[in-house]
Amino acid sequence: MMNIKRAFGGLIMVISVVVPGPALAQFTDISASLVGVDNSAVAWGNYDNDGLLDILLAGYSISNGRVCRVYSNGGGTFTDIAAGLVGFSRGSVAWGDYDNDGDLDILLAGFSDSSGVVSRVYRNDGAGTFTDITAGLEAVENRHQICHYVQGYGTGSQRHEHRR
Ligand SMILES: [Ca+2]
Ligand SMILES: [Ca+2]
Repeated sequence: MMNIKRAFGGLIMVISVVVPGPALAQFTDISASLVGVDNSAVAWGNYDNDGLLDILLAGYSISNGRVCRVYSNGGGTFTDIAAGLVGFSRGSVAWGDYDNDGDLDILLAGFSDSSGVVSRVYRNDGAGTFTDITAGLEAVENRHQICHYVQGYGTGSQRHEHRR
């Protein structure tokens, strides 16, 4: 709201202008069928290049143990594609196209049931297939964000790791 007051020979004129503010954002739970996890890590990424953001989700599930799943976005419904990623918690996940082939790959790090502390890169081979490239990263775990990919510069390593 803006008020303008001016005096004209003793007459006071008041002009009020109401400027609409930004609309308040509202979010509605779409009841996506995602596994409930704690000590979790999540990231959006369009792994199949269909224009819709998919979900990479990891953490500890009471009924499933440690999991790491890719959920394909079917236009508002999310389906576990059974990507075969190592399940873990207390870590982080990130999408990034490390080999610059146009498909998002996966970087993950955390504590797994099967292998203890892990840090892995999975190459996206298309059709929902992800292959552990045995990148030889130092295994780390942390409850906070510990890794992310950066795209769009250089021709060498596009991977950055951050430890806290
Ligand atoms: Ca997608
Ligand atoms: Ca790639």
